[in-house]
Order: sequence, then structure tokens, then C-alpha cells
Amino acid sequence: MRIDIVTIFPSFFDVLDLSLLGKARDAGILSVATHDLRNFTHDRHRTVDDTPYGGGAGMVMKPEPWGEALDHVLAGGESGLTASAAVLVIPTPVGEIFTQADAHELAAEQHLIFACGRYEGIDERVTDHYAARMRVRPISLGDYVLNGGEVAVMAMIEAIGRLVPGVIGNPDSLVEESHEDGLLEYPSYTKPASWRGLDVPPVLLSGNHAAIAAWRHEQQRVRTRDRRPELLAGLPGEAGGNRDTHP
Ligand code: JEW
Repeated sequence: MRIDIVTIFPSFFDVLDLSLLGKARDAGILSVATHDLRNFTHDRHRTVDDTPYGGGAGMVMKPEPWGEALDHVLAGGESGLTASAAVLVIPTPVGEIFTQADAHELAAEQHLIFACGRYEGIDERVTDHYAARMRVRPISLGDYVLNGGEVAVMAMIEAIGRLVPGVIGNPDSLVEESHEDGLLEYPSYTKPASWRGLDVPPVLLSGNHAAIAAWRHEQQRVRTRDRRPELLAGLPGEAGGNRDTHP
């Protein structure tokens, strides 16, 4: 998979060299390149923003540097990929919320391009222009305020990258984790068996594998009901439950 990131803060992504994804990059499974949006300006001050038409607070990112930067990435450079093979992901607070299903979909792609906005966001015509030519996904990381797209892109790359075949060794470890089966994970413990007066649940030391599996499933059910009841709505069986009568 090829990943291109356009941003005014390319060094923000330096940490990707140190992460889990670093090994996949070394193995040639994943290549990540950043592109400084300011390199696609032509004025002395390398201006990427301007005041909003219609008035209002803050500044909006100008469309021309975005057009030049994205056309440069789509022209392929060294990658040899074309627009038809690429998905343009635009983090935005007004996008669809990013989910594990999105991570799986995007992990199957050959080429992802991430456009990191700042200020009040990017002139809407950039989305419109590229949506008429390729697949564009306006995506929000969640219902909270961020200062720009970079943190959202970092989270998405981590979620997507670990699903790309070859990025982590054991495929079984991918399916067992939170959100893949609709329930939260059960709690985990390791040695020592007693720590600061807190004991590991004795069933986990019993060697009774059926009892352990049943206990873990019950923990998943109770945790999900208490912390994320909305996840139960789409599952068969109890839709919600009652924590007063079913502790
Ligand atoms: C995200 C790109 C670019 C947030 C989440 N938040 C917010 C917000 C911003 C400007 C105007 C209005 C609201 C900040 N911002 C971004 C925020 C993506 C930009 C500017 C973002 N996912 N992605 N939850």
C-alpha cells in the first residue's frame, strides 16, 4: 500500500518511522510519503490561507495549493499509481465518523491520499473537484474538536496499517480484539497473582478452560452493557439489559 500525506506539518509524521508500521515499510509492504503543502505555493510568504467569503471567524485554506499538491501526488511521482487506484481521505469534523469497518475497507486499497486541513478547513471546492474525478472520503475521527487533520490521520493510519496483510505477524490477533465481534474485550491480568491487595480472579488460575471462557464472555457482556450499551442494540439476545436486576 502507498500512503501520501499532504500537510503544512510534515514533521508531525516523523514518528511513523519509529512505530509498528516501520517494519512493514522496511519490508516494502507499505510506503508512506509526506508532502509539504507550502511547497505548492508561489508567493514569498508561502500563503496557504485566506479570509472566508461571506465573513466569519478564522481563515480558510486556499484551493490552489491543494490542487497543485494533490495533482502532483496523483501524477504518481515514483509510485506509478494513478487517480483511479487512489482514495482521497479528507479528515473533517463534518465527515462520516471513522469506524473499524472503514479501517478494513481502506486497508484493502492500493493507494490512500490524506489531505490534512488546518484553520477553519479547506475551501469546499477542493472536495468537489476531486470527488468528480476519484473516490473521496470526508471522514471525522469522532465527535470532539481537534485543531486540524493531522491527529485524525495519524489515528487512521495506525488503524488501517495494522490491517494490511504482513504488517503484523499473527492474523488471529486481528480478529479477537475490541469492536471486531461487537463486544468490548474481557479484562486481562498477568503476574503477580496478588498486587497491592488485589487478587487476579481465581477462575483464571483454575485451569478450567470452559469456566475461563464463560467468565470472560460474561465480563464482556457486563462491560459492554455498563460502558457501551449502544453496541448491544445491534446484537442478538439482550438489547440493553438492566444493571439493577442483572449486576
Ligand atoms: C478535523 C480537519 C481542519 C476533527 C475531528 N474539530 C474541528 C473544527 C476545526 C475547524 C473548524 C470547525 C471545527 C478544526 N479543523 C479540523 C478538524 C479535521 C480539520 C480544521 C477533525 N476529526 N477530524 N473530530
